[in-house]
Amino acid sequence: MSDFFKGLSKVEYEGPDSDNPLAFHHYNPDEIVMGKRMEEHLRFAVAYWHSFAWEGGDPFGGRTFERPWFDDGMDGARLKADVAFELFSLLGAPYFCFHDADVRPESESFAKSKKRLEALADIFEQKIAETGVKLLWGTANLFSNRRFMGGAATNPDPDVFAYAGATIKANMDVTHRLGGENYVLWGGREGYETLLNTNLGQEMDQMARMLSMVVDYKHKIGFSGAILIEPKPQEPTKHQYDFDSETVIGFLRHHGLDKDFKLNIETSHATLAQHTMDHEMQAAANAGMLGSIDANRGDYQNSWDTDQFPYNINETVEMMLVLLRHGGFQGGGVNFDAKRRRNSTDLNDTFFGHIGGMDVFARSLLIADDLIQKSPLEKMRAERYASFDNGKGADFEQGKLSLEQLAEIGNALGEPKQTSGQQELYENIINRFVR
Ligand code: XUL
Ligand code: CO
Repeated sequence: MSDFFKGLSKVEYEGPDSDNPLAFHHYNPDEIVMGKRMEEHLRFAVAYWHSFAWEGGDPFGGRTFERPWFDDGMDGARLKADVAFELFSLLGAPYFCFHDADVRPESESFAKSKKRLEALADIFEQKIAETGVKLLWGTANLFSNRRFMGGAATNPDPDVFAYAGATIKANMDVTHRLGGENYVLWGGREGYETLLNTNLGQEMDQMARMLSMVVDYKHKIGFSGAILIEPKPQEPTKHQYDFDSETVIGFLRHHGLDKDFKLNIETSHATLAQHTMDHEMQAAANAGMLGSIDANRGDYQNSWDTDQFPYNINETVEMMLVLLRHGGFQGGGVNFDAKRRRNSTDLNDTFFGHIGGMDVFARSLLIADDLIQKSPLEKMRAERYASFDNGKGADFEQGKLSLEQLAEIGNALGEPKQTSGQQELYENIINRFVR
């Protein structure tokens, strides 16, 4: 194990009253919530990309972070892996996740790049065995290299489609070998800028074709994890095909692929789609496709993907309410595909980001549990719909009424009585428990 974070010891739970900024105040892995350890509820994963590969650039300026592995080829990649596992262990994160491009430098040919990926997988295999840290998901970066500028699976050039397929296969193989629990597909360049040069129908068909190949291959190699699609409405392309949860669900159902996929839903992407994250999660849960979450929040005032560490307690409480109501993760987890700000240049900043993110989720889990067990919230919501449980309401719900029969009832009723939605009361209950 490397000693990059000199002087830092393992981050421990010290409780809400501790003033140690390098301790957990709410995340107590062994605490039992609804019969399960907190660690097993939240299944935190550190993302390689933003924590180790991102250099701090933005459209107006380049690298701000100094890391000894930058620009250092495969030696750098090996050092980066050492340091990454040091951080996972110091944080006590049970999982990590990565794109191929995060872990190995690209080489001059596909075959050489793949060899490099496999060499890193050898290292990971050993480190997983040594530390017990597991792989939540693996994925391919099909968006950074210029070959993918016109799309990967949706590229008008079949050679690029094939290159994308080869890249996905290599990453599925490595994910499978490492015992990865899921495989993620974020269609970074699967979208378009203008219909003037784009055959939308053709591109959507190509995407469906690639997804069904992925499913066939998953079954062929016996990968038992979920394949996760990550919706995002725009950025990098103007019109991303996987716009939001409902769009992805509809697309998958249309192509008969809904049984083989779940969703990896990201808070920042929900914001970009002008939804809330709990809406996106609920839509997926309703379809039986609530897979995993990318925890990073967006910015509510601007319209690009800021990938910030989660911080807004009310937002995460609403997320945890949806998660607990649906029985928790079935194989997914919470990954921090989040970057500290580019002027957060101290080594400790990476810790502060993760500690804060893990704490806000842990606190939200406890609050959501209390809201479900001890507040009137669930009962109030159920009562709002209670008249569908019997009489004509139940007949309607069970499909026993035709439109004519419904009209007869409606005609006889006159003006329905007004019933308050009580939003303010619901909000007050949430805030009474957010403490
Ligand atoms: C991009 C993004 C990705 C996906 C995996 O916005 O969120 O990191 O999570 O490719
Ligand atoms: Co993401």
